Amino acid sequence: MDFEALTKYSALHPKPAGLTLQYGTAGFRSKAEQLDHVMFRMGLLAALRSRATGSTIGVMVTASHNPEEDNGVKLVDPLGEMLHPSWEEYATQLANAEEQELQKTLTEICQKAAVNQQKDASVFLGRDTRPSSKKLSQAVIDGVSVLGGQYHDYGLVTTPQLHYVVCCQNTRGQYGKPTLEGYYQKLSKAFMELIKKSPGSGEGQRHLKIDCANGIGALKLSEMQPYLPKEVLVHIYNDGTKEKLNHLCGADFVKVHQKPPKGLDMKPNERCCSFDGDADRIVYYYTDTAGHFHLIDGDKIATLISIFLKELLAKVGQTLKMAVIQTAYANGSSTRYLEETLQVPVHCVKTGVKHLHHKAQEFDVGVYFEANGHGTVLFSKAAENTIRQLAKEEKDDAKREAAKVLENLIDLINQTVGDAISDMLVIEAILSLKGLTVHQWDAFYTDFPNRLLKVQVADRQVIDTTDAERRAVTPPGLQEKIDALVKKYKFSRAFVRPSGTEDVVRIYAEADTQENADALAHEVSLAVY
Ligand code: NG1
Ligand code: ZN
Repeated sequence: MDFEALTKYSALHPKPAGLTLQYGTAGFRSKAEQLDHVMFRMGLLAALRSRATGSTIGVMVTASHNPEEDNGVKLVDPLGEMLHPSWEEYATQLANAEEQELQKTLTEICQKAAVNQQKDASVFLGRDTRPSSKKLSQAVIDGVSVLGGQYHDYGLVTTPQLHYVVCCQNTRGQYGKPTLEGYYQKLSKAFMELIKKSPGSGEGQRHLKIDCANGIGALKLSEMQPYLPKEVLVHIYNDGTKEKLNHLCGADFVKVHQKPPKGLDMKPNERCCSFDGDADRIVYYYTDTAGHFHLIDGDKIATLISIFLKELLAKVGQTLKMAVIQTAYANGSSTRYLEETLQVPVHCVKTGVKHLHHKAQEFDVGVYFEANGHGTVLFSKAAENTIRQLAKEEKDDAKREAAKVLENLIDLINQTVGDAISDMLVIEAILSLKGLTVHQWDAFYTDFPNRLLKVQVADRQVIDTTDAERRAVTPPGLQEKIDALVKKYKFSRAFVRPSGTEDVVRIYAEADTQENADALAHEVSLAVY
């Protein structure tokens, strides 16, 4: 390591003394002006991680659904997954090392992680549309370069596109070409193959209104449009040319406020959806003829996909194990529908995509979605091989056709991470193939009334949880209080947990009526203080 160059470059990206940040569930997130040194150091870390794994590592500069003034950064591991937990710790140590400790911290990480300094380092970079992102990604480049690493800057991309190209690169093209063109071609080809078989095919156009949160999704969807078939008309709203990123719009706004985004005019029963600021989340919604707003969140998306997959798996007649992975925030009604009506096993894990992804890997087909619309489907290698073989060689026509549909789904789904563009195409294909309206989809089950609140406390870390974050073990007495409150209401449940992305404690409650869910959430919030 060239310590002289390191010291020189680090001085150009000085750490504000005393500032500490943590690599949380979504990497580092903060006000953009606090992040220059973090970006430089994540460039350093990405180069080390690349040397440690012998693979290309991704660095994405984004703060997703946070306000435009914020920014953030996360590292992408070789197969497009989230950064390994042991390296999250190194990331935190490196970001918080004071200037004079930087060399020592880097040396320690190299020792602990057995980094071979002689190896090549390769880093792929991407960024969202925030005004601060370009400069911050330049700081990442400085970090990679000072350690002698090579980089490829993809510039403006969605988070899932960066995960995709990293995975393609490290699997030597097996997953696809590591270019945006390769991504558009792979997805659009699979989508076209799928909708060819839909009953309504050739009967005019399908319309979908998309709120792009004034973010990167608008740019990338427009780029993809020429690749999509003429039958599908996507109408882009909130494209970022007039309003601020995530301001009163986007998937997070729609989910949290349970109301339509600004800037999208909805007619009754029209299918609409929202992406978040970096296009890795999606929620659908519509207003009925009485003017009521209906949200179709990640739980209902997982249900639609599970129904479709279950039917296909039954048709191909293989004993492939499928499961749905949720978090404690999944609406109880969705869990009940999946387990009891659909008879699909459901597993609940801790909040954060890495936990869902990890659990989903245990099955032949693992469907995972957070209620907020982040999710995807994972197929095991063995399941994928079986399906591809059946699609090619199976003699029974019905079985072979079902296998072909599954094969196209595998290609349409971005298995590296939740992807709004890919998920949207999957959903549109399923609705079209099954001839379902948005209203029929919504009617699968009715959400239990629920309320999500957040409160600020002196130290949120005093709350420690267990049982996939559904029960608090500390501070003493808190869980007993929550249990007593829950008992007061019918069909109720409630839990509290410290957020991994904001300095707040989140409270979630369900009950028989909206008034009761609100009251329960409020009472639990008082118990947290
Ligand atoms: P935290 O802040 O830990 O609750 C939030 C979301 C997660 C996940 C992460 C990463 C909720 C309740 N929590 O986590 O689901 O998406 O952000 O973006 O939506
Ligand atoms: Zn996001």
